[in-house]
Amino acid sequence: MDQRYKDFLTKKCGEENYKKIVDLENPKLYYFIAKYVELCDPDRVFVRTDDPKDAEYLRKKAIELGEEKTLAAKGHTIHFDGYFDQGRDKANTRYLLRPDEVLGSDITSMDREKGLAEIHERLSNIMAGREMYICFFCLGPNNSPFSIPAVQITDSAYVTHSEDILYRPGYEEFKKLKGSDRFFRAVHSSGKLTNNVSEDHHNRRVFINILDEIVYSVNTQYAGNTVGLKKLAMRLAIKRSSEEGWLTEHMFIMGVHGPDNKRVTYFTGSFPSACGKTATAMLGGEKIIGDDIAYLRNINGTLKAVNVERGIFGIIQDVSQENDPTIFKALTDPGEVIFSNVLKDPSGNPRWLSDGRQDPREGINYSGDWFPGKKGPDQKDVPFAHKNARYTISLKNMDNCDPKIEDPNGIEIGGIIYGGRDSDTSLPVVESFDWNHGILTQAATIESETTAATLGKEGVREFNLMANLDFLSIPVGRYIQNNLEIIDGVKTPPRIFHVNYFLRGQDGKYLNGIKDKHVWLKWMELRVNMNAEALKTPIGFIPEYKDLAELFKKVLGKEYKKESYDEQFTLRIPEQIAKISRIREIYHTKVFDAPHILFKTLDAQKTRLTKCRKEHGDYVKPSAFGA
Ligand code: SPV
Ligand code: MN
Repeated sequence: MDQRYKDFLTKKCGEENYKKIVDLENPKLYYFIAKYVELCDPDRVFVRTDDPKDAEYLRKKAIELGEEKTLAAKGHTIHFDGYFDQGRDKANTRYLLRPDEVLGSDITSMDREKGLAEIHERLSNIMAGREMYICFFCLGPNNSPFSIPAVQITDSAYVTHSEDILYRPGYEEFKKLKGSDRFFRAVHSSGKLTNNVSEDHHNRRVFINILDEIVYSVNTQYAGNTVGLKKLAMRLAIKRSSEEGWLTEHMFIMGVHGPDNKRVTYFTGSFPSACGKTATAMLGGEKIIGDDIAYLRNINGTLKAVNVERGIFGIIQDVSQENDPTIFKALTDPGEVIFSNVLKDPSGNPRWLSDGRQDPREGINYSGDWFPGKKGPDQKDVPFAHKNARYTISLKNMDNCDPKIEDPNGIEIGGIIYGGRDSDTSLPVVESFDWNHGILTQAATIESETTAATLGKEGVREFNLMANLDFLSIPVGRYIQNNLEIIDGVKTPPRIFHVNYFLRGQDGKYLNGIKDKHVWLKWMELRVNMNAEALKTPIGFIPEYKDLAELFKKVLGKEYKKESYDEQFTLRIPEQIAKISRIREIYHTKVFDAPHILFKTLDAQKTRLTKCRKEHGDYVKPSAFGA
């Protein structure tokens, strides 16, 4: 090792932490660490290994630094992000590209050299007076062919505490690298803090250096912007998986029990943020494996998936005893939970929007002391908790976590579900004709109304293919092609479905109850196992009334009226055709490498819809398809 590096690293780290670094015998890692210790210039460096004592040190640090505060229940803490940093910052998140690299106009990027210069300038001396944490994690289960070791450098103990809950330990995984540089790197600083708020929040930057597999995040606090191993590393994994012939998806993984609980069929599901993804994955009585990110591989002719994470960073709004008893219990029992951007009430308990209890009248939240009618620094009304307030919890704290979560060989997928927030077009559940039809007409056409999970206006309909557009680090057409090709050589490709939990009737009211998703899941389970017939429509297969009526009774103990079925499953042809036109236009004008088969498949769907419209009119009840 270079003597100069050795001297200053030993000085910053102390003997013990320095030894933890050199024991990994990885020169690339060593120089990466040395570079950022020198640049950020912290007073001290702490290195986290897989020893639980190290995690404990960081947990305590988060409290000591005031990044987290304790709550009444044992193990519960609360963290606040700055008022203006309450969601993923799409505008300031950029890929750093060489002049010859092109991703397409829908993906925000900037010149690599300029971006690196800017971020290094911003990182310069940023940790003066503070401690740097260097932490090793593993994306995916330990000892697995799916997994990727990752190192996080940060000055936020909250970030590392969150990562401890969300990711498997990785120090031993780094030893297995035997000096190779096949690991992801993340560098984060919340910048100068005043009352634990990033002073420079208006200079937030999240830069993705895909070439060197490094992500940077500066002057940021919201975990979606800071936790390098989550959506930031996901962007790196999309690129790497594209090169290696596997997939990185914005997907949950869950097991659904078949009739009489005799079998379990595994599904993955892709939904944009805040569209019911986590709520689906943790439905009571079923088995959760993951709620956010999955790696998928063809292993010996079977499509398999692993959860990249081992915890959940979930939206807390609407979680109530009534609607989500499993997670509600996990969040109210003592145990390790970080609550973020909820309200701490005077008795020291966390309170969030629509938690099924009477709204609080006072407390502390992300705006400071809160009282009804409070206005924020932007003169907007401050709700008692933020809409994008979250909880971070280990999956093993959930009663219905499937032990297969740690299976290094992954879980065989029976079905894949795509969904979005769509008030007027898509039906509650539809099965595609086949793999290509599903990928091209259901996954590649997702549009969703924007939510509080990202900064900016809510309720705007946006194109979001595979619910993954925000994270694509490869051209959109290439990504679609990868999805089409992943089943090459797969003996039984998963079935593909599309769901919509947000369809509204003419009076503007939702047509479905919040729990109806459980019925759609059970129907999909029957379809994958060839236990239910279906009606063929121009857009795919829809359920027969009798099967749903039976499932509503069994699953929810509810009578399902034929009129409800007719209204929910009426094919809205003008809206369907308008959607095809919108999507076609996007692919035509914004995506330079859209595959020909995409246009062909969309056009064929439009032709079927037009023919159906001539025969049956604009709005077609399921009976027209043989019900
Ligand atoms: C999402 O918004 O999709 C999340 C949370 O899962 S974040 O970490 O912000 O991406
Ligand atoms: Mn997500």
